[in-house]
Amino acid sequence: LVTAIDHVGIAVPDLDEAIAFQRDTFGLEVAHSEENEEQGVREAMLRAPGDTTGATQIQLLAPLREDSTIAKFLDKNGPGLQQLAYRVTDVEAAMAALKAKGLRLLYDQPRRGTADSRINFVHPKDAGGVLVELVEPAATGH
Ligand code: V0V
Repeated sequence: LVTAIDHVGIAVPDLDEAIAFQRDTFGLEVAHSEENEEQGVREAMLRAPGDTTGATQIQLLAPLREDSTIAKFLDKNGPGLQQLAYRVTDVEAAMAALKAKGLRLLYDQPRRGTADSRINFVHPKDAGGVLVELVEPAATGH
């Protein structure tokens, strides 16, 4: 089902501060950043310098609004790991396979994720306490 670990997401109160921390402390660089209005996030994807292998990225997620999922997460837990994202080639097929196993998906239809990927989430209570995201990258041609 899963072809790669796409990214690990960290909830942060301030995106620019978090980018600077990751750069100055660990040497990670920004590969991509955007705002996702529907998800209520400002986000940045980080990677090791020069990495072109498509290795797992770190996603920094800052809230765009007070009522967003990231704002709620920060209020409840403070900054920290928020999600684990698995890459799949066909998000609808992955959703069907997981539903058949009795797992709850958060959305009936995939939504728009980073860089026009198509995404959905498994409820953390059905995945060992981890918010699991399914990501079908845009390049796969849907
Ligand atoms: C909540 N819980 C979590 C969790 N969030 N457990 C692990 N990881 C998390 N991130 C637990 C929480 O501790 C509660 O357990 C229970 O689930 C219900 O939590 P809640 O505080 O009432 O929260 P809800 O139900 O309001 O929201 C939780 C869900 C929400 C997962 C439904 O965060 C959501 O819709 N997430 C999906 C969207 C998202 O995360 N968007 C931002 C990233 P107890 O206390 O009852 O035991 S956007 C993104 O990733 C993009 C664009 C991308 O990658 O492309």
